[in-house]
Amino acid sequence: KYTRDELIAAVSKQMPKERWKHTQGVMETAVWLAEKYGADPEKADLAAILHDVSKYWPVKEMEAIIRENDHLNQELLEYDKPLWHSEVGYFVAKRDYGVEDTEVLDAIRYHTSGRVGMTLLDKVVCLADYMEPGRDFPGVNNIRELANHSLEEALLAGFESTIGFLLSKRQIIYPMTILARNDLVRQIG
Ligand code: DGI
Ligand code: FE
Ligand code: FE
Ligand code: FE
Repeated sequence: KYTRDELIAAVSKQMPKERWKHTQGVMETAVWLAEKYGADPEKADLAAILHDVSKYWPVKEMEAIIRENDHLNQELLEYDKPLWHSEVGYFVAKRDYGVEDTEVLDAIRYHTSGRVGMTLLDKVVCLADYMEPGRDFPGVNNIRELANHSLEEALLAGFESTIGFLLSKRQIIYPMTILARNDLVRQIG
């Protein structure tokens, strides 16, 4: 079992300095959002620490982990590689870091794609990933502003920015991201 400090030491070693800075921003923002919107701040902190743990693992290694574990989502292998690290992060959080909390594991697993029926914690971690202080992309300040009023409105703007970006580059869009976006539109009503 890892203490929080040991976990931070182990995870931060697996990524370049600037990616660890991003993770620290996600931790701080996820805790803030959790307190604001009524999610569990400790779970938000733990999910944030681990969310990008495998972001810099070799692609071949991520591919092998997904292939060798049939309870992982095999469909991801047919879509963009940037989607793989969240599924692999879910797996290693459980296997290597002893995380057992399903809510925390799911927040890691769905932090990139989103999903239909996102939990409060899923939304908090996914939105924190979009709007942490180190992020800089067109529209990020609008997302930060929306986050002061509505978790769903802000996250919807995040997904729409990703989808728009992928469209503009003629990239393949993972269908679950579209479904997650549609689900938020329905929730906002
Ligand atoms: O790991 P981070 O860089 O912190 O952020 P992330 O886990 O949200 O990864 C986002 C990247 O994934 C971004 O460069 C876009 C890319 N991506 C590729 N295809 C898809 C996708 N993201 C989503 N949500 N859906 C896709 O189909
Ligand atoms: Fe990520
Ligand atoms: Fe991230
Ligand atoms: Fe405002």
